Amino acid sequence: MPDTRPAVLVLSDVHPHVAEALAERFEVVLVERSERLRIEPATAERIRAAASSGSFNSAWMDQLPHLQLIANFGVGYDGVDIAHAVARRVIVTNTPDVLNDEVADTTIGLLLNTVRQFAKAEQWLRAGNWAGGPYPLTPFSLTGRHVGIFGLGRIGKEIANRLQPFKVKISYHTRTRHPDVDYDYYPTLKDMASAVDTLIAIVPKTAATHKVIDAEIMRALGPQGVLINVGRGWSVDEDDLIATLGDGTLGAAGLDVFYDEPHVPQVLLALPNATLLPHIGSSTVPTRHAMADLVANNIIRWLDSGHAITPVPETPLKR
Ligand code: NAP
Ligand code: 8YV
Repeated sequence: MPDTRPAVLVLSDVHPHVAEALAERFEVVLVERSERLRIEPATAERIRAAASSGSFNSAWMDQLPHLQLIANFGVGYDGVDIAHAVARRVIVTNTPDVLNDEVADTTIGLLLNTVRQFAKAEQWLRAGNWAGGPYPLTPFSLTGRHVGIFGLGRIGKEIANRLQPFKVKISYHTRTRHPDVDYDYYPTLKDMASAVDTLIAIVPKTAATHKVIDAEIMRALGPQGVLINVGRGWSVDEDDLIATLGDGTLGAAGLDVFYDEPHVPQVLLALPNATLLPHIGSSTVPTRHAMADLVANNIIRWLDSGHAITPVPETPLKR
């Protein structure tokens, strides 16, 4: 007997819990990523919603004539062709809030690791060096730092909350002042970079954030300066970063995100003052499960009631 339930497309690289949670109620169509989705036109006709992680392009949307909603696995939805979704009146949802704590914890870990070199010190110990004398003193400390947070949204605020017990001074830059916090506000990134010695970036990938952390910002942070990026690699000029870390104009950097993931420039890998993580901000079993739940629940709620739980601001549409 043919399956008459609404069909949901699930890209095969999405967390497996999404397909499990949907399978009881809907026909799940699991498809590999490829230039064109390998999917029968008759099946494509039946698809009402899609779950995706990362990119979802206009050609795929156009292969699915009755697509109503794309549920993105991740709070950043820069991989979805949002203009095309708006034009097609397709709702896009993301996974805000459920990962705030995890990403903020990762950020603090990355910051401490960048200034105190814990990963390197452990490698040094494991390599049997300790008997030959103590590990060299680290040039930097977190004590007494002035931290500027670039992006004080859901995750940025959790980072600030976690920084308070470290007794560092906290400032922030966003496009608009946030009256609910009393950290010093800087209307420009340049002014904030000149005032602080540590910059934490947690902004989305948009036209306005492309390579905004460039040599000028790195020079403003200075030789004692530390840059931490947990937002998107898109926001940092990696050539400028390699140059300023290389000549000591910038003290150190800790990165969880890169311009062309998963490709990390060889020169960056070789720099001793760079601490590098493979985009693991939210990568724990419980947090990824919570993200998967929210992806599935957005689809279920939409197909049941015509309301999405967490639509992105560009598509606050209802059925
Ligand atoms: P959010 O709540 O929307 O916060 C974004 C913040 O960035 C807001 O404070 C916003 O303030 C500010 N902002 C946006 N554009 C700006 C600009 N041009 N100049 C200055 N400030 C700007 O988002 P979120 O949930 O905190 O997530 C932020 C980003 O983190 C995501 O989009 C994603 O790219 C990244 N992320 C990375 C990981 C990871 O694993 N490394 C995990 C989760 C998220 P105003 O609107 O007032 O300017
Ligand atoms: C995930 C992220 O690594 O939520 C985001 O925007 O960058 C991370 O939580 C990613 O989205 C899932 O692949």
